[in-house]
Amino acid sequence: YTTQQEAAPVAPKVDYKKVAEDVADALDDESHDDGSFGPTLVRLGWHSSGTYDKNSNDGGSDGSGMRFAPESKWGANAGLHKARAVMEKIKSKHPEITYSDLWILAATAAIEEMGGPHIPFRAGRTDKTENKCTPLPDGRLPDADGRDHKDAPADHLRDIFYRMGFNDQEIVALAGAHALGRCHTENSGYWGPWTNAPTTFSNEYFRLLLEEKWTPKKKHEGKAWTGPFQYEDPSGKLMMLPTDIALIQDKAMRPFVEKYAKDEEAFFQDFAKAWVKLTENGCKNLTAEPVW
Ligand code: DDH
Repeated sequence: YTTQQEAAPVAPKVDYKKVAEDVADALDDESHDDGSFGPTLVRLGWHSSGTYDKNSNDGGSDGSGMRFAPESKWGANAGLHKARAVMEKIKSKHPEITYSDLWILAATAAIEEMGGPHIPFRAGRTDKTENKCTPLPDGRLPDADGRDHKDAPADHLRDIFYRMGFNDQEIVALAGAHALGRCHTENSGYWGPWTNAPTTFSNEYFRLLLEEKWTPKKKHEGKAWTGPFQYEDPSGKLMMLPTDIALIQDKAMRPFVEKYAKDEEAFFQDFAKAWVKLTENGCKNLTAEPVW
């Protein structure tokens, strides 16, 4: 007769729930920006993923190549060493999680902690060693001035995001992450937050895009503005990048801004879907089911 072997319960190697909790506990820091590392961690997760190219099928969050030069030194990644330093603290508590999973889980957990949707997270990303990392070409992340399409920055967004397999609706949904955080002159040259509540994930970015009067920034703290071309609201406290304003100038994208400004629930749902796609692009061996 045959003995039926009971499947031995496999002890989970990584306690993803605990990792996410530790990330949530590490967000508050009065000395950083608006009091939270959340927005900067979200940007780390996005920039780690946004290198994906569906044609060459390289880039993306698998590998976390931004730990090394040249990716860590790209202009677009300026300032993200601060987010990576926060991640080191979590990694030392949970050495068994890969950096590439950690960065995405941290960004995903931060979104929820800041009031956004719970977005399911699947694990399985692997870390490349420095000499196994084929350096990606710079220029895969978007440029806020629209770069080669300065007259129609929306077309620059299409170049970048179609390459990752996204459509216009997904471009707009993802841009809603600019409800969070701010621009730093020392990182990007731009200045200011997009919204009045930069540590809260909401549809405020879309509402402000439509409701405020956005004009080219001329002054900063009483002096002439010498930074790159950007927009400001009448109070001078809020900002938009040329690629943000592109979303309301472009005929195909604007309807989605209008939709998300009216319907935060629709924004949360569409953002969640696009975020999963963004952060899983190019990943090969993810768990079948979410682990968080
Ligand atoms: Fe962004 N972003 N982003 N962004 N981004 C900046 C900051 C943050 C662009 C440019 C900038 C997305 C799309 C775009 C976040 C999330 C996301 C800054 C300022 C620039 C510049 C950096 C600095 O000075 O410190 C451009 C251009 C695009 C685009 O064309 C589509 C997307 C898709 C996301 C996302 O998360 C899905 C977040 C969060 C920040 C705030 C970071 C911080 O430290 O605060």
